[in-house]
Parts: sequence; structure tokens; C-alpha cells
Amino acid sequence: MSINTTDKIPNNVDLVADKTLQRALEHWQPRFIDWWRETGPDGSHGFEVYLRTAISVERDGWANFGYVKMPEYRWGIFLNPVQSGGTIAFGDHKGQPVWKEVPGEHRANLRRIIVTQGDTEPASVEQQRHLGSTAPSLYDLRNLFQINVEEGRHLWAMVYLLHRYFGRDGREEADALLERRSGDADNPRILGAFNERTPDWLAFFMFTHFTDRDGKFQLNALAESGFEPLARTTQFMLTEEAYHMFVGESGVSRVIQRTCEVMKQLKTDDPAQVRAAGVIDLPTLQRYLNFHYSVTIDLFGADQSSNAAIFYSSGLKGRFREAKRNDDHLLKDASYTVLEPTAGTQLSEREVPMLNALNEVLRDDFIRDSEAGLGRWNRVIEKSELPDRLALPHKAFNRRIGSLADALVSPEGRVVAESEWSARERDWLPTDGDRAFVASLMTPVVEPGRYASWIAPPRVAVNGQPMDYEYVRLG
Ligand code: BYC
Repeated sequence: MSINTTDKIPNNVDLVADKTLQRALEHWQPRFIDWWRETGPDGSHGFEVYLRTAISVERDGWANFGYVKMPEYRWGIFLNPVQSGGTIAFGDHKGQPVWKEVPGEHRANLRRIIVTQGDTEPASVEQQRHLGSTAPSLYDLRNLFQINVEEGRHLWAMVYLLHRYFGRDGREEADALLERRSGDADNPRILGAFNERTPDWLAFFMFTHFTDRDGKFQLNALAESGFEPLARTTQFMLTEEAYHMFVGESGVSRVIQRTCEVMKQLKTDDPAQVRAAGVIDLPTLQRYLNFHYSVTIDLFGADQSSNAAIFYSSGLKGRFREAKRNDDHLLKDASYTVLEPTAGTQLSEREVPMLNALNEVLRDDFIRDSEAGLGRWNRVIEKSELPDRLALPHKAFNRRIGSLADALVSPEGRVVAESEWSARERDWLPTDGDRAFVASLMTPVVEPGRYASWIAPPRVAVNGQPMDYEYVRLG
């Protein structure tokens, strides 16, 4: 499983042994670089960035740090080692050997899953394109770029699968991944959240906390796949995903900490006074949280989905930690509770076949994980001895996908009339004024070891470096 790092495309899949595939990927490579230069981090191509690069898939050996100009980053193809004797863990093919090649009858669904996953990766890089010019520190700038290059590598991971296993239509899909654009009216990215803007660093931290966490859950579900190459590549992607969520969670924590310091100092919780002191007030943080959380939970798809049932039964996509679950892994007789709007002010519960509710099952796993993250944020406020707390909105709040899409629901979970929604929306979701205020704080800080006044410094530096390390040489 050693990685060939001297090849044009670093890989541990013995690319040289398959000349046709190698040529096809080497043909795609310059198009990827063109895409990176056109839509990747704006104005950054000459920067030298202190990045980690994968050189081995072994647990402790893959992170190699050094200064790199991003267009020269060694994007490549890395799969976790083959598990010998693997069998499919769930669905109608349970107990059969895992597939090393694409099973003909599931080809279209498998391709669709890989394309949807692949589409999110370049989308996020496009969404974050302009953030580099307003980074609150070199530490944060470096983290942004680390995430961007790794999303680029995750795109490579899906493109490898498309090229290697899906022939001509796979190659066409790989090309289309470089053609769609986040937010484009004519050719947008596939999923809703990936067409939203990430206009400022608070949005970036919320995105990497919540939306990358969708990545964690979806990738875990794909890591269970009976199609072994997909399972092995997503297992390796997950090792990178963890850092993205760390950047989000610690980023928001640092914003909260700074806000709390100012609130204590001024002895006020008045948002206007807090803002006047140059930090982000807690109600604005809550509205950003409400937005990113609700947009992200839509990414799990419709609460009742025949696609989800088919993906599971055909062994293509499992549940989060499938193997650790104590049931028959077929789920044909199981049921699950979903929420539905009714005529009154309450949502009602309905038992539905679990197979059809697997998107909801994964969403609920995500929600539990998000509650733990929220607890850590609230501990920052608690430690500051302030009574305020942040909360996750109800899962029916601000939904666009599934049976809750038509309901107007408050963050507490109350169905509200249109008049109440219109009157209260500005308390629940970021307003133009909030976004303009946050934007007004976004001035770049480029001296090593210094941080913008709206965010606390991190607790630890990257890779044991000193706190005032020059993470990015701007040239
Ligand atoms: N926006 O039956 P349903 C990551 C569509 S994040 C727009 O529920 P399904 C990352 C759906 O396509 C992880 N459309 O669909 C994070 C379908 O369309 P058609 C990404 C949506 O297939 C940060 C229709 O509605 N990976 O890695 O069961 C940075 C009916 O819905 C949306 C994956 O998502 C939406 N939000 O569920 C970088 C894993 N939701 O067929 C990266 C692969 C649904 O009627 N994807 N629709 O035209 C899947 O497993 C599934 O496609 C989904 C959707 C769970 C996303």
C-alpha cells in the first residue's frame, strides 16, 4: 500500500499498471488545475502555505508538513488497505463477498451517489473562494487553505472511482464535476447547501462545523458500502474530515470566547453595545447557527425516501456505524418515527417503514452529534459565568427538503402562521444587517501571531509550531 509520490499523480492504486486509466486521469489533471486557478482560493496562487500532504495511508504516517504553493499541491489517489475476506454487512446481499467491481444491476445508483458526493467537494472550494482576503490571522488563513486543498483531493477520490469503474459515462461525469458552479443560475451544484454563499468567516466556521459534519455522517455511511473501492476511499477521506470539523468547532468557540470577554468587561448583553465594541453579539451568532444548521440538515434528503431504501437494500450505502448496530441489518420489519405537519400548531409523529426513513435515521445521528458540539460551545459561555446559552433549532425549522418543507416552524418547534413567520424571521435567521455588520469586521490580519479583535487566539498551534509561526508566506 505504499504511495508512489514521484508519479505525476501520487497514488497507492498502482496507476502505472493501467496505462489507459493513467492517461485518462493525466488528461483530467490539467483541467482540474484550470478549475482550481479559476474558482479556487482567490489571489493565492503565489502564496507559500504550511500544509500537510498525504504521503502514506498508515494511521500515524500520512501527515507530512511543509511549505507548498497550492497549485503545486500533490493531489492524488489514496485508498485505505484492502480488508481481506470482506463481506457485505447489510441489505439484500448481506454476507456475500464485497464487490471489487461495479455490480451491473446497481451501476446507475452507485454512480449517482459518487457524483453527488463528488459534487460537494469542489462546491465548497468555490463557496470559500473569497475568504482568503479577509482572514483574521495567518493561522486561520492556513486552515482555510488546508481545507480547500483537501476538498480538492476528495474530488480526486471520486473522480478516480468514476474513471476507473464507470467507463465513458464516468469520464463525462468527472468532466461535469468541473463544469457545475456553486450558486450558478444555469449550472448549479447538486445539493442546496452547496449553492449558498459563505460570505464571511463566521459563516465559514459554521459551515465547517455543521456542513462538514454532514460529510462525516455521509462518508461514514459510504464507508460501509459493499462496493469496496468506495468504502476504502471514504475511509481515508474521513481522516481528513476530522480536521475540518475541528476548524469549525474551535473557530466558533474562539468567537464566542471573545464575545464573552467583552460582555463581561462591559457588563452588558445589549447587542448594540457588544457590536460597538467590535465583537459579534450572541443573538447574531444564534441566527447564523440557525441558518447553517437548518440548511445542513436538509442535506440528508427527504425524511421518507425510496432512494434511501434502495441504496441500503442494494448494499451501496449503510447506516452510520452499521457494523456496531445490534439488529438484522435488513430492516424489512423495522419502523421509525418521522415528523409531519398537521392542521394545528403541532407537528405530528408517524411510524413509517425504517428502510424508507434511513435519511431521517442518519439526520438524527447527525443531530445527536451536533448536540454534543453545542454543549462544548455553551461551556465556553458557562466558564465566562454568563447566563446566556446557544441552542439548536428544532429539526423542522426552516426546512426546504422533505415533508417538513411546506411547514412554517419556529426554532422551538411550534408551527406558526405566515404572519408570525414574517414578523419573527429577522429574529431567527441572519438579516442583511447582521451580514453587513459581520462583514464590517472582516479586515485581514497578516502579522504572524496576531488575531482580529473579534476572535480569540487558538489554544494550540499547528503541528507543534510556535504561536507566532508564519503559516503563510504571502510573498
Ligand atoms: N438539495 O429521495 P431524496 C460533504 C433531491 S457533504 C437539493 O431524499 P436521496 C462535504 C434528491 O437528489 C456529504 N436536492 O434523495 C461537506 C432527489 O432528487 P431527484 C455529501 C436535494 O437521494 C462540506 C430528491 O430531492 N454526500 O461531503 O435519498 C464540504 C428526492 O430526495 C437535497 C452525500 O450527500 C438537497 N439538500 O437523498 C465538502 C452522499 N436533498 O432524484 C464536502 C451521497 C435531496 O428527485 N448522496 N434532494 O431528482 C446521497 O446519499 C443522497 O443523494 C442524498 C439525497 C442523501 C443527498
